[in-house]
Order: sequence, then structure tokens, then C-alpha cells
Amino acid sequence: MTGEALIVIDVQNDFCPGGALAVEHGNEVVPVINSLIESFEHVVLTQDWHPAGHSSFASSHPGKNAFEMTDMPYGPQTLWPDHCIQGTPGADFHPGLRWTKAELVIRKGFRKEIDSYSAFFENDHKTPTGLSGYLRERGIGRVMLAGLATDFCVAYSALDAVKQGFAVAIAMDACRGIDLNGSMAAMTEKMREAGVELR
Ligand code: VGL
Ligand code: ZN
Repeated sequence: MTGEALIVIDVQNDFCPGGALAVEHGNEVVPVINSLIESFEHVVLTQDWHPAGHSSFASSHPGKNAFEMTDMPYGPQTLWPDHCIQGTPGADFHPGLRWTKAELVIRKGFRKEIDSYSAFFENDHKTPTGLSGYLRERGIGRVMLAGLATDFCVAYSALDAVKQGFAVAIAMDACRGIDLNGSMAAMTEKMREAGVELR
């Protein structure tokens, strides 16, 4: 499969400075991604899209704080501040992102009981979003990833993309990370080991 797609991960207001789960310098990816968008034939966006009271929010777990861990039926889960609530300005794409060319927007994290970092599978690593099928049916075999956050949604997407048989590269200057308890180094190493090309 010869086609190549740019997948832009979660470039939303809540992940940018001033947002509910701000990634430091998150807004700096916008101009870099805009020029990538121009150079790719196929562009897909993801949008973190949680219902109010989502199970990944610390506020849904009495006595727990944001950035602590909890155990979900599907495994360990980091708890987050309330963010990217469906239909709120925080869930909108950054106003500077030139997204009109995108062929597909994959929304994820919309089921209350389960979080979804990856663009391909929810955090149970079993429930598909449909993205693999979409890409394959369109003849796309290579993906380039960019966006927020490097060490969560971008990394999980990259690792799943490899498992799904795609050739995967990440535009590192078009990503910024959260870096929670060494997650940047840990996820970067995992991606390298999996064969993700870190550009
Ligand atoms: C993300 C934490 C929670 C991300 C989304 O886009 O990396 N991180 N929800
Ligand atoms: Zn989220």
C-alpha cells in the first residue's frame, strides 16, 4: 500500500497553554503541523471527546487527585483534570490549526467507562476506533504522526499503528509532551524499540 497519511493527534484548546490539561508549549506545534498538512495528500485528525463525568477524570473518583493512578477493569489508568468535554470550547481544535483539508476526524474517549489515548484502540487495547480499516481501505500503508501529547496519545497511537502493520514516523518537532514521572523518556524508548521512526 503506497499511500501515506498525516495523523494529527489532539491539537485542541485544552491541551494548549491556558487549557484544562495544558501541555507546555503545546501551541508551538500549530505552525509546524500547518505546513505538514499542506505537504500531505491525506490528512486525518483525532479529537479527544469526553462526556462530562468521564471515568478518566480525577473528579469522578472521590479522594483522588489529578495525575494519580487508579485501577480500571482494563488496567492501570492515569487520572486527569476534566478536559475536552464534548461540545465545549476546550474540546475545539486550536483556532490556528488549518484543519479544513482533513478527510476524517476520529473522536475518541467518548465512552464514559473507558479512556482512549490511541487513535486506533481504546485503553483496553481491544476496542477499535475503526481507523485501521479506514486507512487500509484507502490504500494507505504509511503514517506520519504529529500533535499532543508526545508521551500519551501520540505514543500510544504510534505503537498501535506499528502493531497494525503500518510504517510509522513521528515528526518530533510537531509534538510536545506532558512528561509525567519520566513518561517522555520511557515512551520514546518504547517507540524506538517498536521500530517507529522518530524524525
Ligand atoms: C491525552 C491525557 C488524557 C493526550 C488525552 O491527548 O495525550 N492525554 N487525554
Ligand atoms: Zn483525554
